[in-house]
Amino acid sequence: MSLSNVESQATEDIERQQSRARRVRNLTNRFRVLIIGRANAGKTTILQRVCNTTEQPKIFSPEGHEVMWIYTPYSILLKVWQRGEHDIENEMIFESNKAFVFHDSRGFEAGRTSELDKVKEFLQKRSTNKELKDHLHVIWYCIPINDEARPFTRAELNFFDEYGTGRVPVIVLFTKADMLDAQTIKHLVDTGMDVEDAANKAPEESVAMFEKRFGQQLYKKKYHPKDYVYFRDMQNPTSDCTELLRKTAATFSDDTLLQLFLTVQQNNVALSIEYAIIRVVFPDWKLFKEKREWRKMVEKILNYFPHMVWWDDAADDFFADLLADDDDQVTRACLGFEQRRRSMVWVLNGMIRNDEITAKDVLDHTDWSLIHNTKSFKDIAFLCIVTAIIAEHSFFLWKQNPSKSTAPFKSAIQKFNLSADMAKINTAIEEASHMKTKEQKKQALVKIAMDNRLPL
Ligand SMILES: Nc1nc2c(ncn2[C@@H]2O[C@H](COP(=O)(O)OP(=O)(O)OP(=O)(O)O)[C@@H](O)[C@H]2O)c(=O)[nH]1
Ligand SMILES: [Mg+2]
Repeated sequence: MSLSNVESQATEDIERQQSRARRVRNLTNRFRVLIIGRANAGKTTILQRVCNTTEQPKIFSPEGHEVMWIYTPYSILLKVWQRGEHDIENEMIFESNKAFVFHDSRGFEAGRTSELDKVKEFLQKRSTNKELKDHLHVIWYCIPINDEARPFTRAELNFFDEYGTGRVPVIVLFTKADMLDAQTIKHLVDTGMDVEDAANKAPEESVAMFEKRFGQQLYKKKYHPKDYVYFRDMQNPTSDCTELLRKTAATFSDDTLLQLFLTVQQNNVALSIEYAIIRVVFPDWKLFKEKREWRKMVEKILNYFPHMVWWDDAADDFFADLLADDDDQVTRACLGFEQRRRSMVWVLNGMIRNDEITAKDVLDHTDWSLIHNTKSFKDIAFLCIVTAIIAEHSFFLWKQNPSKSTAPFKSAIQKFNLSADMAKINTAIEEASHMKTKEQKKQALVKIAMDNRLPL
């Protein structure tokens, strides 16, 4: 196959993935994570950072009933929910981001197989379940590394030796790395380092020493994790979990789940800029050069942002049919059971997503006259970079007052027109267009967008 054929094949694949991503987002806007880890491993703390909250999650049974707190006769607060929290079937949801659904498993201790059996059964059920909204999307496996003498239990090593998780990627979260610092400092001082230097060097050195001694034990396993992240000081509410979000996004080679994840996580919108540019400019620019459909390209970029919802005329018609009086029996019959069932899910999702803006409204009710030309690679890079910058800024404005209104876009476009340095952006795009490899071009375009983000 020639290079241009390979490229057009890749473009078609991405096109297919993007339209599947839109369909998936119409059926579910929930991203489901299984977090596994021993007691006290730091699981809940990490989920709090991911959802940008200090609150405890609410726990719901599979039937959707909230698992409540109760008081014992001795007035000791019995945290019934805490038991509920570790029942893998229950859903943990934080008020601050209800689109993330977490399942919590206590991890695998030596000599106890029940947790592992439950995880296996859970994975089996979730992967064969036909309902898209029930699928599991990623596993975050927490391993606290403060107990350096015994970082992995035998049961944990067995898990990575013997149990594949099918298509669900596993990312290992090494937690509590800060607790290794004291002994690392001692070690460095013993080798002759000054105490202050040792304290500065400790964070990096703790991880390096752990990696050297233990990391390989895991990465060589038959079912090794897709990636891993080290965490420290996560009990501090301002601690950052960007790397986990970044690595989770990177495990999805397919746009379907990638878009779902990017639109659910709201903690790092820079990731939406990055993927929108990489996944839209490069596979599509030739297609758009020919068709000059800049509106479509803008819509594609917008779909990577959390405050956007996909909605087109066909969807409008379909929805109108659904709500129409019963007299149009033919249409109703044509809808068929499957479609009706799906549309019910759609209506339910609508309850959560009724504050989001449609790409169609953004294009119809805002002024995009800053886009003149979409002929060359540079024009298209400009279009995508500008759209991504405006979309990101509009997200922050929308977050202050979520609604379907396109006002945040109007303000973001105005702000861009007033304050962006167009000449600087164009010069940088010109330079990027001369870069040798596609990878270099990708990185350069993402950097242009990042460097020109609008301040709040
Ligand atoms: N030093 C340190 N402590 C942490 C870190 N992350 C969490 N902790 C603390 O570890 C304790 C346990 O954290 P949790 O997040 O409740 O752990 P968990 O895995 O959810 O625990 P269970 O729900 O009981 O299984 C809490 O006191 C946290 O403040 C970290 O990165 N460093
Ligand atoms: Mg917990």
